[in-house]
Amino acid sequence: MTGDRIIALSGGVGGAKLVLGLSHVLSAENLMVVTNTADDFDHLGLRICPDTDTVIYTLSGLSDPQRGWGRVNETWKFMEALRAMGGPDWFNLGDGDLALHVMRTDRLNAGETLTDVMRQIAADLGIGPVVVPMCDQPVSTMVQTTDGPLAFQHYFVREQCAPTVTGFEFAGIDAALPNPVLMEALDDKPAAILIAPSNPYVSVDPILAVPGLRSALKQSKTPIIAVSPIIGGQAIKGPAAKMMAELGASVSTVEIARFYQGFVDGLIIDEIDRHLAAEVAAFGIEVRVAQTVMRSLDDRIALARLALSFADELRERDGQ
Ligand code: FO1
Repeated sequence: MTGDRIIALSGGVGGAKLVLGLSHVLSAENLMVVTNTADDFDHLGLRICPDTDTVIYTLSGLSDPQRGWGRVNETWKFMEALRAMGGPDWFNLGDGDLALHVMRTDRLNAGETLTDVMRQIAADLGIGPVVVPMCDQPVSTMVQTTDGPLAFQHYFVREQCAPTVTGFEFAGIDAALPNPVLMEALDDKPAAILIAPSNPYVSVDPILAVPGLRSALKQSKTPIIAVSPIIGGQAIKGPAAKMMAELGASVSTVEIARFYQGFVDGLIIDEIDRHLAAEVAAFGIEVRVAQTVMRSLDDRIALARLALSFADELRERDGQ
């Protein structure tokens, strides 16, 4: 029996946009967001969880729309004081954001799991949908570059994505266990599994690399639909296009189809890529063409609605 729950896999800024749209369309108990934790790292003794925090801040209305990360109306007294003492100022921690990192780190040090800590923080911030990390064990994306390996935040923030990428490694992934809360939700046969327009290599792949998670998603026999993060040969934000080019892939939504071939049932591509629909379909993937650039809240809601109706069509097609 198919339930009504939607499970969204999200990482980065693009992912949180679709998640916000979904949160306006679905009742809270029917949305579960699974976040990438391979961007997480320890900084100044604090556990920083960017992709989870971006979803938490977006759903609570606290996120800064310009930056896409951290809090709106933020103050930076901590950074000023840190800089004045010669502390590492390559990674900006706003004063309000700092409170979240301090509280999370304190609770993790007390032995709570990331899942439990984030459940409590989400509740404290009045968030209805369930936001779960992909796993509770530490996983760290190492970006292999022509200058040697870099921890993700060093690549992304300190080096501003400049080094040439040659590959990725998810350190700790072999010891990672798929989040039990997610696995339980899969037992209840969700209505759809949506992959947000996040970077396939460093936001989505770490989630799918958690041992047993990809197969559990597939075995749920639930339509799996991705939104292409590449539009007209570009990424809206972040290094996805640069990474694709450096890895020798053509920067096209067709490459996204190739990346997800055999896993996704459907791919939503932007109108600007309408002429590529047949090439995408050739991978055995159903295609829908829509506006996938999300500038406004209405854009986010419209894309969420389209993804949900796409899933309904696939379920009907498969008699589910
Ligand atoms: N991204 C930056 O480009 N510069 C920063 O100083 C920065 C600080 C930061 C602090 C907390 C947090 O949750 C995210 C932060 N990000 C920053 C974004 C972070 O690098 C994320 O990994 C990206 O959003 C990609 O997932």
